[in-house]
Amino acid sequence: MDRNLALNLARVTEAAALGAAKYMGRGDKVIADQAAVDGMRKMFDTINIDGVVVIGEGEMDEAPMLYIGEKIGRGGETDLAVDIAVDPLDGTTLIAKGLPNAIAVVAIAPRGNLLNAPDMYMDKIAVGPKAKGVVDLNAPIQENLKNVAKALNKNITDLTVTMLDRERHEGMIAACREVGVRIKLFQDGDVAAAIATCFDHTGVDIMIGIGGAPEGVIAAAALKCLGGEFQGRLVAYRSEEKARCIQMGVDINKVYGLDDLVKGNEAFFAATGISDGDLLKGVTYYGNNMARTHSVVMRAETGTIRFIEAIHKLDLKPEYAK
Ligand code: VTB
Ligand code: MG
Ligand code: MG
Repeated sequence: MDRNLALNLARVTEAAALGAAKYMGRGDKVIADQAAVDGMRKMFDTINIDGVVVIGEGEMDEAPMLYIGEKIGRGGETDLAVDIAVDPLDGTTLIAKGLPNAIAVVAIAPRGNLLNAPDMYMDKIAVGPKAKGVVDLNAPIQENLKNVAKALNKNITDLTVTMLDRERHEGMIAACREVGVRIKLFQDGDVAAAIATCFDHTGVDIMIGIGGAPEGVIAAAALKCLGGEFQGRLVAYRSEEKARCIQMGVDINKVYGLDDLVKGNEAFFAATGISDGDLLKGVTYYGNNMARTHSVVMRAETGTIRFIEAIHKLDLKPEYAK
């Protein structure tokens, strides 16, 4: 895939972030999400790809834009056939309340290479490169924690595990406390949390817990680029969800590894901060109608990670991109 696609993907997440950031703290997650979707969708139209959304805002009848199966890009004969996974605003509640860690994300890979994950829950485990190969979603949590501590040459009490603050995690939290690890709970946004495990300065060593399956595929694309490890298993709480898995051809019992979630080594990932986060600063506004964004773009093939700080002159931008 053309390596310059990376910069275009940053444009796409920047547009989503600039759209949503205006609504920080307004208490309205729907309007913020809509603005992110609009910005992202329109910026996609400027890119020469033959894309299809495999992870999106929902089924065609429930999402007018970026729905699953939607064709994106110019779609010319010479254009690259790709799968697209998006979450224009991961952390809608975060932005509505002005809380940290809301991001806009996109992942792409050659056609057929991203898992078509149903919109349901996924049990996940993510670690950075130094702990690659020592975790197993089928193993007891405490065993994984001990193995990660060992791989990082840390005392178990110095290990930091992060997970969504949800009642369904009570058992996991108790297991973590029993072995004495430090726990960092977060409200929303487990894509950003999974990525944080790959950067030392975040202080986060491992992410565990049950979050959205679509977010799992997107996080896997990032962790593939970063050399980390990600495993996920779908969780069906309702019988319809089991039926949906069968219909979509995904295995409810299988632990999906990085290569199952994102096939091959040609994936790209991009994210832009909307509110301030561990990895990316959020959108900031200056005088004279200017804004600044912080993004990261990654390419699996070469493992290049680029941080892009951009200054946007909002007066000069098309309406959708500001
Ligand atoms: C996570 C997280 C999202 O949903 O996937 C989570 O990354 C799923 O769990 O940001 P809940 O249904 O308990 O929220 C979000 O928090 C929101 O999409
Ligand atoms: Mg979303
Ligand atoms: Mg989300």
